[in-house]
Amino acid sequence: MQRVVISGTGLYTPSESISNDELVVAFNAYVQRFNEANADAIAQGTVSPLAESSSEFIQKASGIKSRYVMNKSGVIDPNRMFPHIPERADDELGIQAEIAVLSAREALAQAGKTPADVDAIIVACSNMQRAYPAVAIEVQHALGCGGFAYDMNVACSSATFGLQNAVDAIRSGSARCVLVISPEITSAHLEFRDRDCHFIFGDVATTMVVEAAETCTVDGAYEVLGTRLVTQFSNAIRNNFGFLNRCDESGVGTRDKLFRQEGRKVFKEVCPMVAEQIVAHSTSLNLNVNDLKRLWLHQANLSMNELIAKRVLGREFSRDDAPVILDEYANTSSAGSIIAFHKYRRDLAAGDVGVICSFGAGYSIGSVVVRRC
Ligand code: CO8
Repeated sequence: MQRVVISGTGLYTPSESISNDELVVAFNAYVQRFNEANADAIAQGTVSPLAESSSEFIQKASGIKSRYVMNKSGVIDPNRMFPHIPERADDELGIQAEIAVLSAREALAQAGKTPADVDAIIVACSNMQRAYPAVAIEVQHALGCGGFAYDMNVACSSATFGLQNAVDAIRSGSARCVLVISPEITSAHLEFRDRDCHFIFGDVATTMVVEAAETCTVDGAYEVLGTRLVTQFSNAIRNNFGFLNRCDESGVGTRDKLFRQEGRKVFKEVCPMVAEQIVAHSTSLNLNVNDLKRLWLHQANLSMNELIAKRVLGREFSRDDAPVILDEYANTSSAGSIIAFHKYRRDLAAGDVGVICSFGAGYSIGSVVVRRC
């Protein structure tokens, strides 16, 4: 069977970051204004008062300390509470394609490749800027690549699902070198006025260069030993935004058209599934969990990752076993495990094995077992 490697990764990090304290100041100002504006209705019991958020809760419940965003001023303006991202003309590069291209250029340079070497691009992420033309085709055009390109969405698991598609394409001979790009502008799909989730997400873009081992020219690539995907329907994480919305005016702009979740339910249901999947996947490749030198896990919640790492490895969690980037980046949806892989893989030795694992809405779980060449 054709051996396939990840030969380069790239990361685009927005220049603006919001600390928990800054986010909470804005949120609490919004809450005070809302409660003052609705004082009579609150007194009559027809409107519920909003409760304030706290930095201590956010860090304790999630491990998140800050998040990068495409636009900070709009998010922390209590009169607005969402980013300013001006629309661009059809003949300008779209913002999602722009950040995708920036991360792709870094990944290509790391892999010693040029756009001419790329013959497939998969843009895999939670939220697409538009229905068509595919963002991936715009990225293909902007980079000057040949071949084909398409978008796909499996929420937080998009990057690992995209990675399996890339590996399969190379093995089947339909492509030689594939970019898997996850440009996540989560801030545009987050309700910053909702105390339960206003702190969760951040913006970022990642790219992986995936190619046949025989064409790889750089040291330190990671061979993909196996991919395993699983999905199981759940409404616990849901977003009803879509093209049918305008067909029922009563639902336009309502709360369900942005991200919402039952966080505790997700936590309880997903953690055991993920731990079981990593163990079963490793075993199917004749690996013992003691062979796993690193888990590059999805970055949603620190306690979740501690629990999963402990269940899989059978020892106390250490950041060396399962690197943490969510403290700085928050949950960047599909990009989280790839940021961890991008930042924390150079210290492993040739032959060391690890697992990239994503999990989230769907539910969806993707695990990819890799070995340093
Ligand atoms: N400040 C202060 N108190 C708060 C706040 C706040 N901001 N928020 C809630 N509280 C209170 C609650 O009211 C509650 O109070 P009480 O006990 O009096 O009822 C108490 O704190 C505890 O609330 P929770 O039970 O909700 O808190 P948890 O301890 O469960 O923590 C988390 C909440 C952090 C959300 C946690 O449940 C979690 O991280 N769960 C895992 C979620 C997860 O991994 N989801 C994956 C989603 S991502 C995905 O799949 C991709 C989607 C696509 C991206 C879209 C982009 C926008």
